[in-house]
Order: sequence, then C-alpha cells, then structure tokens
Amino acid sequence: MTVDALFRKIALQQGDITRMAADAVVNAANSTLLGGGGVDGAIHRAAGPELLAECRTLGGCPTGEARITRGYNLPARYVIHTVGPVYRGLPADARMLSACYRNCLKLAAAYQLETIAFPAISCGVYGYPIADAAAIAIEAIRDGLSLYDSIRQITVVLFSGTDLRAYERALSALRNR
Ligand code: AR6
Repeated sequence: MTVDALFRKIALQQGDITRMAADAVVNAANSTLLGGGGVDGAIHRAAGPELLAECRTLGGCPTGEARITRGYNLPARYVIHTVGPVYRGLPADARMLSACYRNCLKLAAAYQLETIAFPAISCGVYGYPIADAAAIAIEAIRDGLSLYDSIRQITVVLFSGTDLRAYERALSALRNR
C-alpha cells in the first residue's frame, strides 16, 4: 500500500464517540474496567448496564493492554477497552500509550473489524499532554494500518477543537516526514 493510501484511512473529527456507528469504538478505561468518568462514563451510559455486566466477567485489564466486549445500545458493534498510562513524564508513558493503540488494532484485526473509532486516550483525567499524545497515536495508527490490511478506516474522535487541531498538526507532521 502507498503512504497516501495509508493516510487516507485515517480520519479526524470533532464530536462524541458514543455516537459513532463504527465496528468498534475504543474506550479509555481504567484497569478495573468497571467504569469511571470522561469517555468511559459516557460509553457506559450510552451502552447501558449490560456493558458493565460483561466487563465484570473480564477481571480487569493492565495498562497498555486491550479487551473487547459487545457494544449493546451503542451504534458501534463492539467496544475495545484499553487502559492508558497516567502521565508522569517518563519514557514508559509513551511506550504504554503506543501499546494501547497497537493492542486495540491487533484485537480489531483478530475480530476482522473494518472501522474503528478512537478517543484521545490518556488526554483527560490521566493528564497526557495532547500534542505528545497525538504524535504517538498517529504513528501507532499508521503502523497498525500497514500491518492489518483488513482495517479500512480509523477515525479519531476529539471532544474539543483544540484537541482536533493538535491531531491535525500531528497528522501532517508525520505525513510530511
Ligand atoms: N467522546 C469523545 N471524546 C471524549 C468524550 C466523548 N464522549 N468524553 C470525553 N472525551 P478521559 P483518560 C475526551 O478522562 O485521560 C475515566 O474515569 C476527553 O476530552 O475520558 O484516559 C476512566 O475510568 C479527553 O480528551 O480518559 C479512567 O479512570 C479524552 O476523551 C480515566 O478516566 C480522554 O479523557 C482515564 O483517563
């Protein structure tokens, strides 16, 4: 696949990820997988109590890894739950954040999912600076797309215009590198 074809599969948009009719939406969860605030709270509210019931059967998830459940009342068929790092300013943060994106895409490919929507993992409560996180996310997404041909479209859904602009900058920086 050409680099252009690869980048055409990455879309950025401002909005609410709970409204995305993708094959899977990614949840920025915590290691209990039992819900919380931010995008996690929004996904659980929109999916309904059956999501929590399925999450209870999973026994949690370590930082950097991912687990999959059904989407229940969401327009998305599946939810891929991942646990981002709490930002500390250490090299391990970047490795863990990259692992989140990579492990979500690996799971999506294993389930033969074609369309995936990501939020800005770790960029809320977990305090990851958006510009750094965006560069890591875009690179990991590009690498995932080159590994997994079955993935047709990855949309990163940003809540705020500021976050969207940070992702737009990261995307053009990587494309022009
Ligand atoms: N759609 C898209 N993005 C959203 C939405 C939404 N509906 N709601 C929030 N965001 P956060 P984290 C953005 O805090 O930093 C939870 O309590 C938000 O603006 O949701 O990974 C978990 O249980 C931010 O840019 O996740 C964990 O305990 C991004 O989503 C902890 O927070 C991520 O913010 C995880 O923290």
